[in-house]
Amino acid sequence: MLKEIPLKQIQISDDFWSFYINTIKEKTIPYQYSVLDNSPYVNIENENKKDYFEKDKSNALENFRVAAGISDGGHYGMIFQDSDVYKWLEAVAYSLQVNPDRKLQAVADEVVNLISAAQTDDGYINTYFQVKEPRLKYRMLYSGHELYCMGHLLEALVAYYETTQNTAALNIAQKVVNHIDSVFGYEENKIHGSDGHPEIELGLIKFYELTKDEKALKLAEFFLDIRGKNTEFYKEEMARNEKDGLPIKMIKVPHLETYLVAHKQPKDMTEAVGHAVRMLYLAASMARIVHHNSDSEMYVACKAIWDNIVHKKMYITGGVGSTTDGEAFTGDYDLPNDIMYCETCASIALAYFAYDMFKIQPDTEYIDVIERTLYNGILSGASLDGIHFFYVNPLEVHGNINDSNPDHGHVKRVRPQWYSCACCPPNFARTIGSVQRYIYTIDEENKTVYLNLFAKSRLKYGDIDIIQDTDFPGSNSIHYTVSSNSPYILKIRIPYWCSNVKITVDGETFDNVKNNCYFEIGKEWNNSRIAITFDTHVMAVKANSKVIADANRLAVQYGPFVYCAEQIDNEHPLSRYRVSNDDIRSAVIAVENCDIGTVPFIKIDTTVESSEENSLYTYNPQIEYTTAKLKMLPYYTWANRGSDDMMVWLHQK
Ligand code: FUB
Ligand code: ZN
Repeated sequence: MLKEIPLKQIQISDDFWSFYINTIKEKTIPYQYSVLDNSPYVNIENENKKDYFEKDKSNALENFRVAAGISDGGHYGMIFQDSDVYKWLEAVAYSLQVNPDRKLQAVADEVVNLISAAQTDDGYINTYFQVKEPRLKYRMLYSGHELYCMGHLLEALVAYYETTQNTAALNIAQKVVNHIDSVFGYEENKIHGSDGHPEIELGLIKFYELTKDEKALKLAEFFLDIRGKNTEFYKEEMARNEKDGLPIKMIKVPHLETYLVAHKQPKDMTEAVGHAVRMLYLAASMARIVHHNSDSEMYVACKAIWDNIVHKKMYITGGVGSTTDGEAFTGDYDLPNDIMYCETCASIALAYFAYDMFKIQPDTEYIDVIERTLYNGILSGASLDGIHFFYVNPLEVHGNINDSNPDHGHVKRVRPQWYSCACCPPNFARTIGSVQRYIYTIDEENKTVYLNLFAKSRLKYGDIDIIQDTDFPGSNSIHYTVSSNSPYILKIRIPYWCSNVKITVDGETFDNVKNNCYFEIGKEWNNSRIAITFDTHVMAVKANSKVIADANRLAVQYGPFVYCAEQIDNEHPLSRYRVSNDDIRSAVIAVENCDIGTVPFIKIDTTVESSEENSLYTYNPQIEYTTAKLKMLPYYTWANRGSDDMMVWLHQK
């Protein structure tokens, strides 16, 4: 079975990811803590422009103080506000693992103590229900998020314990697991339901992996089995609350079970439906549990969901979720570029799902998707300053439309400082802050190391030592120096986007190495040298013709980076450029200094369509094309220079 290598065994020293890891440590983590602790200097955005969201402050830490009886006052914020703190704590755990910092650890220890103080003796913890609605505890699994929050808590505590050996963290987690076990299960006196928002499953599996407490694994299996068994479960809960005169508190969505991804049992699922983050946290836990129970039915379902997403429902950026209505998946090939959702959390969850699929069956297709999400749809979730965040990641914005059409209300053109529903910012921090985990994966049984991503780094694990020396993405040459006491197989991923690959292993040269697969070398490694060189070209990308939104359009990709055009760099309105395959393929890369640092721009010699500026419609037009230059930048860097129009899919000549 393939295994994730502990982060501290992978030292990253490249310019690209180190920039993010340092920014997260130096700026994002302290900033997010200050927001969670009600920094008065932060503007909180009402995503979706819905008035009923609270937006004056986060109050997330204060909610714990109130629940612990340390502060007076009520609960403030979303029903799942606690999870913002938990994701932040997880981000801290990863940061401390690679960059120990006593001051930061002391702050995080205090947060652990606060959580412990808020946890009740029976192990329950959720500040919303403790402070505001005790009557509704576990009576509204449809939207209560109690187990969702506890799932994030378990993930955070497992990570924090692994990094710091903080026993208080482990105790809280054990109490949570014991508590859930006393309330949920097949027994008659227990609740036969799962949380409307999957997440607890992942937390339980990770707790099991750390402690080998079988109870946690059984509970995860229970939640994955009970989901969708009774498709009326959530409606029955609501009816019971109504009958008992309790508030119902449900977001109004047309197909509740589908939105909650509880329309059938996970093992019977064949496609991605419903709320995208729910779907993908569920899928990630389905794949992860297969590692432990080898459930073949579950694996078949995972594969079907995977194929459906990757071949029919995923944006070129690795974004998912085509509609704001329920933040959800829609039908196959429905990939609108401007009203989509593409929530940062959904791309993150897709990367998690992909990695667990990879660990079951190590094919490059999974790393391709991880890479696609990381370099594009997830990175775009934060500004380069590390303190502004996108929730929704569009592939096209036009200012006048965005500002005037309420259907685009959820699409922001600049990253806000925070959100009333702030799930994405700390999710970004924990995911990109632990990006090293994707670079190498180990299969100890078969003595194989997978080298998945190019990044200057060093892996030291057991008796294997791999130094990867490269300036990638700034260069196309990679050198590995490998030593181990026993023979190992190395599998080096040769991505689909490179060509003319040459590999030399201790002086022996392999020309024309195939791309889009792993290059495998098994031998004794004694300070051995591997050198790889390859070519990358600017690529034009065409979508399947069933993607109506991309008909007669081309996108531009260079290496793993999807590019976009921003108005600020271009003379004519973006919608008037007409590019051809050849224009794109003969484009040049130019590294330039600009307000956002050193950015590799792509410059395309192309054409613009003549315009009839004054008339709305022109009859029998005489369309003329003139030559023009189009400048594009990596998608993840867009909206770092103010608010502007942006397009990923360009109109074709
Ligand atoms: O419901 C909790 C989180 O809030 C979801 O995962 C996000 O999509 C956002 O709705
Ligand atoms: Zn989110």
